[in-house]
Amino acid sequence: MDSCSKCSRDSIIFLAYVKKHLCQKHFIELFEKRARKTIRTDCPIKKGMRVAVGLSGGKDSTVMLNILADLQKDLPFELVAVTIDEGIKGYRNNSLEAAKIEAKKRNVEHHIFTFKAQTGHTLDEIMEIKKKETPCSYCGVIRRHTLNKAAREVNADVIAIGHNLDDIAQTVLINIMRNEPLRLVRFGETVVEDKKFVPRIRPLAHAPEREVAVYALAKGFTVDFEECPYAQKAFRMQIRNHLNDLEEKYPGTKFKIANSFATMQPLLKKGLEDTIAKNELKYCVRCKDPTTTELCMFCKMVEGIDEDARDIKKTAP
Ligand code: Q46
Ligand code: ZN
Ligand code: ZN
Repeated sequence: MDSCSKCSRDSIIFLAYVKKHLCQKHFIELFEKRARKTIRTDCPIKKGMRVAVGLSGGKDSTVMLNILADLQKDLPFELVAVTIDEGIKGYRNNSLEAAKIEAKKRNVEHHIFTFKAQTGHTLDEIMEIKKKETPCSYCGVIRRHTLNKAAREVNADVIAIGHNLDDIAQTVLINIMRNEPLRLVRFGETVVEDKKFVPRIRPLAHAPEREVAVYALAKGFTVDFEECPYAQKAFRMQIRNHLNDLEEKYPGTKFKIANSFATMQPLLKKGLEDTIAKNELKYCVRCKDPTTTELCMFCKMVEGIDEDARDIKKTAP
């Protein structure tokens, strides 16, 4: 076994992008130092704030919850965990249990919000109605709406999202491939100038997914490592696989994508000023959420699901 590049202990991980082997102690130190730096520079958590953690029970959000809970020793702020239950049989129940255990362990108030309560349907039921559609496109919109609503209901000042470096590099590529420059401009923005949007922070934005998993194991957190059964159908999964291949051949690729996006984003914003002004935020006529169209994506989706559900009922024998 290789030994740590900083001491004589056995290495538990090789970081190819810096060509370093690290033992458990030095890896944990590096991981926590980097997360704290991200929080200090990109995440505006101030004394007395109420921070909602989007806690799924998976590795990313569990690690984020623990990093933020540790930070409370140095900075007095409140933490509240919010779990969104999409209603995915055989998957969400296990992660929900893991989320409950970790929230309890850290003494963090925990609230659960369901797709069923928001839309009248679980995600499984929606996919029964919308058989030809991609689950993740429905899930993403409904989850975003529900999480924003949940954060307002628990009086949070900010929502902490467990996006890791891989998620960020994937999203950048997906938006480029789909020619969505406006999404790119808004992606990762911490503060949106609207009181109905609870600002979002991403404490793990500089942590590669693989390292989040190793950290969760090294710390012995209760985590559900199971993947969502719908994940394989997502376009994101193909991008994820390609990026992992590239990272293996050219270590540091994910960091480079995220860093060049950070450099390009302000330029893109400047270049698209007119388009951004034309797409100014207004309020959805139905749910009052901020949106650029009359009816927000969430309300449009729910309307479409309900219409199809009624048609199915009518034609049923
Ligand atoms: S939960 Fe939902 Fe993910 Fe499952 S349906 Fe897709 S978006 S993969 S993070
Ligand atoms: Zn070491
Ligand atoms: Zn709406």
